[in-house]
Amino acid sequence: MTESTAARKPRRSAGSKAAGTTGTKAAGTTGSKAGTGKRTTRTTSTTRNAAKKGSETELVQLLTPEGERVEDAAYAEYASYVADITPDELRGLYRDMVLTRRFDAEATALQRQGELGLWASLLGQEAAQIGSGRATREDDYVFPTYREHGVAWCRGVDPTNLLGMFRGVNNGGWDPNSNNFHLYTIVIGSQALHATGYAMGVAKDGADSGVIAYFGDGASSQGDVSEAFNFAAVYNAPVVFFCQNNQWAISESNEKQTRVPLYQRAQGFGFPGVRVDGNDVLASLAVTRWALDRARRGEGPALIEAYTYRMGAHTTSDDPSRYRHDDERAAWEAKDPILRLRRFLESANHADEGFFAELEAESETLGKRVREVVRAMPDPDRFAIFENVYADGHALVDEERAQFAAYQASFADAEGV
Ligand SMILES: Cc1ncc(C[n+]2csc(CCOP(=O)(O)OP(=O)(O)O)c2C)c(N)n1
Ligand SMILES: [Mg+2]
Repeated sequence: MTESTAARKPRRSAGSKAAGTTGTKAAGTTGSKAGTGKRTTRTTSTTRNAAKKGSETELVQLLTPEGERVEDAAYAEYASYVADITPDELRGLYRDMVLTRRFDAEATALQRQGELGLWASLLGQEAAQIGSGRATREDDYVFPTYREHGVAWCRGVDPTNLLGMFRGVNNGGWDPNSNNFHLYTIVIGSQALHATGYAMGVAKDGADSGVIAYFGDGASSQGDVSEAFNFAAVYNAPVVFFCQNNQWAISESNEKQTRVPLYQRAQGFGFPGVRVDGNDVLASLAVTRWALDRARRGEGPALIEAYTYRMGAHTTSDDPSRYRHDDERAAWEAKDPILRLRRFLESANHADEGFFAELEAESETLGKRVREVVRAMPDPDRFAIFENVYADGHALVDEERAQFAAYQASFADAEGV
């Protein structure tokens, strides 16, 4: 697949609002500019439907790898969603990405030291996650996979809470309703259906919240994802499907998942799809704001394919050197999401030495806190696994608990010998 930043003309929306379905706001009325709390008025007449182009592949980019702003009329509608972004907000995005990367590196190290059972690194995907995460509004609801540490950060979930499950001391670690951030989902693609059902409920309630489902390129091959696309389209659900195409599903490359660029799948379901440079935080923010905004206006789902790269292993149990070459990683390193924003901040004089030094110190403090909290996590009660299986208990669970108790007791006998 080629990456292209060639100019494209905005096209009209596919008009995916199904007649008589949701009763939510009509197209072209007031939408919300997520993440800033501001309200803004937009019309849908120029809403772009990248999927219409058939086999042509296009990529929305607002910041080049060299850190230069892309001034392209073809992306004007998306760019309008970040037109009034302030230097302070740009530094905020940079800070989010740096701290997320630092947290991720610490978690990888903790796994290597035997403090975590497993870790799924987000290295390289910071811009896709921070851009889209910062596009969400407090009342929006997020359905993540197991890799959305940057989105969790944006939702205000304390990063240390993400680690309990990876240490094996709990089954989640946070209350999903506290931050409208669902528990990590490991069953690939299933959360696309959960998000769609939730979004259908939001529409039935007459609320103007948006819902966003994260999943990977590999998940796009799951039936659940196609079913979710179809339900969302038919019921005009206010859900954004955010696919991070990090090029790999463990050891399976993109070629094993799809014959067409993933964003173009949306066309067959009747809603717009856009491929965005997932290493460009500004473009990821803009496109996600656009998609959530139209969902809130009652214009239904959209698919965003964030074109990015998994710089590390699939998880700490994986060894990518067995199935991909180092030069591939090197090519993506040149498109690093953090470096390109730094270049932009520096060339635009939006950040000085003091800012970067302070952030480095803050990163170290975060790493230290993460280490301390993880090491202090108490082991769970060994019988806790039998709790919360059924609300009112179950004969089979009771039997298994008794068997386990007998097994545990057998060690006590051995110790006594
Ligand atoms: C239903 C299901 N099938 C298989 C697996 C095993 N599995 C775990 S991660 C993964 C690959 C997912 O790839 P992708 O969707 O691209 O996400 P990424 O890990 O790259 O972020 C697979 C097949 C699973 N967890 N769930
Ligand atoms: Mg993948």
